This record gives sequence, C-alpha cells and structure tokens, in this order.
Amino acid sequence: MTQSKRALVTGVTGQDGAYLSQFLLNKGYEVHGLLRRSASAEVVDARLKWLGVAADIVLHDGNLTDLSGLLRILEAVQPAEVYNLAAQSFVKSSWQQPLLTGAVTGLGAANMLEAIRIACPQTCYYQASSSEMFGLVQEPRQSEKTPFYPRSPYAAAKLYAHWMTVNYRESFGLHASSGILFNHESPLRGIEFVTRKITDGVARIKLGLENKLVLGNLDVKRDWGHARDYVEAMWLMLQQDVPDDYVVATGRTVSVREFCELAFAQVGLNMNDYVVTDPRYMRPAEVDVLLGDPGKAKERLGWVAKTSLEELVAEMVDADLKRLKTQQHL
Ligand code: NDP
Ligand code: GDR
Repeated sequence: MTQSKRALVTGVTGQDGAYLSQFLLNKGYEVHGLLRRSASAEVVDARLKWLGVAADIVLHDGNLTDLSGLLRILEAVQPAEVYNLAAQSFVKSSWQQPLLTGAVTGLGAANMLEAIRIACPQTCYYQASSSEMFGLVQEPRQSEKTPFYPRSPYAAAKLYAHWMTVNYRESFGLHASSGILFNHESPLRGIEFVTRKITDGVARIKLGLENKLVLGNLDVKRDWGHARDYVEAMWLMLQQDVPDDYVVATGRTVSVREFCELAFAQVGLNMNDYVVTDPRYMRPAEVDVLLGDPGKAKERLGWVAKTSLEELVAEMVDADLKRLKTQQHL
C-alpha cells in the first residue's frame, strides 16, 4: 500500500520531474519538489502546468549545491522516497561549463546522499544515472556489467554520482538505487535536445514558419524511449526490498537521420529538402552509438518500454504542431 507516502523530487520542473510527479500523484503520493530560484518564476513550472499537476505539488526553494538547504527540507518533509533528477543535463553545455556541471550533476548528488545519511537514513534514494556513462562503448549492447568510458564532463560527473550512490549503499546501508537510463523523450523534452529540436523544426516547416532545420552529426545512434514509460522504472526500483542498479532502455537503436525521416514523414515531407548540417552543433568528443540491454529491468522489475519509436515521434510532432498553432510556449 503506497497511499499517502511522501516523495521528494529534485529536478521537478524538468521533463522527467513532471512525468514522475504525475505518476506519483496518481499512485496517491504526497509529492514535494525542489525548486531552484529563477527570475522567470512564472514559466519555470510550465511542464507541471502542461500535465495539470502544478497545483498538487508542494514546492521548496532550494538548490542541489546547497547542502544546508537540502538538510532543512529533508528534516521538514521526512520523505519515504527521494528521486534525484536535478542536473545540468545538456551534454553539449558541459564542455562550456565543466565545473558547474561537476558541482551540480556530480557533487550535487553527493550533497543529497550526505543529507539523507544525516537527516533520514531510512529514505529510499533514486539516482538519475545515464547511458552517457558508457560513452565510447566497450560492448555492442550495454548492460549493468558493461565497463564505463565517459566522453564528456557531463558523463564524468554522472559517473561520480553513480559510484557515490553505490558507495553510500555499500558503506552506510542506504536504500540507494541508480537507474542507468538511456535517452528518453516526450513532448516535454527541452528544445535544445535533438529529438525535440527536430519535431519542433518539422512542425515549423509544415506551418510555413521556417524553411530549414540545422543539425549536427546525423549518423550518431541512440536508443530512444518515452519519458512517461521510464519514470515508472524509477519508481519500481524504490519498491524493491534490495536496492540495485538497472539499465532502462528499449533495446532498439536508430540514427538521428532515421529519427528525422520519421518526423518529416509524419507531416508528409522529405527531410532531404530541409535538413542541413553545421559544425556548430558537433561535439568535441562524440558518443557514436548507444544500445541498451534492459534484460535485468524486465526480469527483476517486470518493466518493459511500452511506447514504440514511431508512436513517440508521432506524439511529439503532433504536440509541436498544436503548440505552434495555439502559440503555447514550452
Ligand atoms: P531536464 O534538463 O529536463 O531537467 C533538469 C532539472 O534539474 C530541472 O528541473 C532543473 O531546474 C533542475 N536543476 C538544474 N540545476 C539545478 C540545481 N543546481 N539545483 C536544483 N535543481 C537544478 O532533465 P530531464 O528531466 O531530461 O532528466 C532528468 C535527470 O535524468 C537528469 O539528471 C538527467 O541528467 C538524467 N538523465 C536524463 C535522460 C534523458 O534522456 N532525459 C537519460 C539519462 C539520465 P530548472 O527548471 O530551474 O532548469
Ligand atoms: P544526449 O542528447 O547528448 O544523448 O544526452 P542530445 O539530444 O543532446 O543529443 C543526441 C545526439 O544527437 C546529436 N545531434 C544533436 N544534438 C543536439 N542537441 N542538437 C543538434 O542539432 C544535433 N545534431 C546531432 C548529438 O551530437 C548527440 O550525439 C541526453 C540528455 O538527456 C542527457 O542528460 C542524458 O544523460 C542522455 O541523453 C542519455
């Protein structure tokens, strides 16, 4: 029985935070969120509003870099579960802001683990680890046993956070689990990420607002799933008696080019007429291909990805068309 359990979600205003909050509310949780101060407070909860859950979440001012604030929030809320989703999550920016990325994405997780160890050691902890940690892949299909090889400051910071999660589990007996999630997208994906950039671009071209889409490397391959499916895997990890690490993926990988083809086909257009590439969007070091093996999540958690890539692309393109027609901003 999970009714009236309290959960604290960091990164609550991001893509996953919004879907996870909706999921937990539907399960009867009292959902608390960590909100970092913004001068644009009126737009920061746009995703929560889009899902119709903004009014149902208790927001707490705080920042992952501020241990004292985290301690105060944990002492006040005493959550049964903490989902640490907050991060500087854009890989490309991590080369421009390596130290900030380390402070938030890496040390931020250590702050939260420390705060839990001090204030509420019985709390179950979820760490948002990433397939980017596999980077220069050491095996064609990446599982929990595949060695890591991070290729960006973001991935290096995530790896530190991942190992700190394992370490706090082994050293202090915390119920701390790490979800090694492969790319997951949705209509709530930030516009800077390639899938949303593509679906927004396709919608603009279809509506006559733009006549080209400028991208970087079209040959890289990713294992793309739907965020709505993936937040359930996060929750399932914290319902297990024993904490552990899990790969969460679809087991199918396609290139940026193939994603583009699907998105343009959705509105009856051909990508070759509109897509151009620009080195500006290339990275100093690239992760060429990622393909997850979600076998352990299926076997232990009973989790499988429900949404196909085709369904995901269709949902994202439709949402962007609707948003542009109604002049909604997200
Ligand atoms: P988003 O970029 O959409 O959301 C990031 C969230 O972190 C936002 O709520 C942001 O707040 C918050 N945040 C950033 N810096 C701080 C800080 N210093 N203190 C407190 N909050 C902060 O990411 P996603 O929802 O896509 O991803 C969620 C997590 O999962 C991230 O950790 C990401 O790295 C990881 N991940 C994501 C994957 C994906 O494919 N989406 C795959 C694997 C891992 P604000 O709204 O104010 O910017
Ligand atoms: P990623 O996502 O780096 O995998 O990190 P992103 O969508 O930014 O890039 C995916 C791949 O597409 C290539 N690409 C482009 N990327 C962007 N953003 N813009 C472009 O124009 C473009 N053209 C080609 C990139 O080079 C890259 O190879 C995401 C984030 O959510 C991380 O937080 C998370 O950990 C990982 O997924 C798993």
